Amino acid sequence: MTKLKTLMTAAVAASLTVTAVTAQARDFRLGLVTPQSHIWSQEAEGFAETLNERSGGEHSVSIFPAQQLGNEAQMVQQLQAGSLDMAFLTLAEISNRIPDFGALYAPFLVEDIDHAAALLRSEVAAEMLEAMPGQTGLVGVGYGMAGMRQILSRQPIDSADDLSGLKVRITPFDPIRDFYVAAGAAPTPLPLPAVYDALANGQVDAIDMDYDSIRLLEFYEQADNLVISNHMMFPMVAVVSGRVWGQLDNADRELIRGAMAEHADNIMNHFQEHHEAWGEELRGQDITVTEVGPDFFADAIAEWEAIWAPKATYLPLLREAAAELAD
Ligand code: 3HB
Repeated sequence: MTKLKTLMTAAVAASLTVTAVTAQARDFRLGLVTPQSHIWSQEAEGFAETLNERSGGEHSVSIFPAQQLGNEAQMVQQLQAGSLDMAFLTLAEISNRIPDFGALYAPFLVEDIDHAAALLRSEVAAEMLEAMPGQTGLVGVGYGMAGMRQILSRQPIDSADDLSGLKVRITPFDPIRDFYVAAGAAPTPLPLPAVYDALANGQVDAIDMDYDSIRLLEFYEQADNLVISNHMMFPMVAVVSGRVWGQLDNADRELIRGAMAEHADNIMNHFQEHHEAWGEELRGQDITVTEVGPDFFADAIAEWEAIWAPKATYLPLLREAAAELAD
């Protein structure tokens, strides 16, 4: 063996030893779109602590809130490539890729926040996650949520006619776009971090949003008419990159799955616990509040159904589960 070859062999051997020693300990990166103060980000921090503790200090997780690593479409690509390890995502990007997930956004699928949480904790919802690795390269370990959707607008909305031509900010995904198009509005897709400025500078007339973010991000400062409609639930999914998952041993997978699912579920509890109080808090602001039900949206719900029923095959199963849970 030449001297160079000997040196190289030694170097390779040394690097293998280092890899072997450090193969187990990892610093994972978890991305999300919500600001630091949002409960998703808080529970992501909580998950990082739990994983660190339960792995005896071996694993750590760095949290990247507020779209620091890119929007959800970009994060999904990074997760697919394995350059991002984990994320807490809205189901928006997932439903753009797996239309079955659009079923979770059926207008008025659930009656209230507790019903939404029960459905997301159901076997049918869990079964839907099984399609994710094969169809997206992401492993879905559990659901959270961001409550129910409401409409906050600059001008009063008294009837469905007032939605006509209205530029309504939506989270960028197809099921919600189709709902607002059916309602006669002009949906404008914008990620959460862009919403405040878009409302302030008049780029949009109204926003589709949940109670928590309306109060936390003070959107009511820029638009003081709130339509409480609870027209859709807004699931969150905790995911791990399939590529990264493939590098983990079973013990680590179970550790991560357990801790992540627990903290995602904490988010659900948090929304259930606070939903009513947040409604009261918003009613207490100097804003005009209108409460509406499905009738308000007239034919938009049937139109949505006509588009999504053929695409989202889980819709009947979810409705069945929702009916059972409502009893
Ligand atoms: C959104 O409106 O796009 C959104 C809201 C949340 C969390 C994530 C996204 O409360």
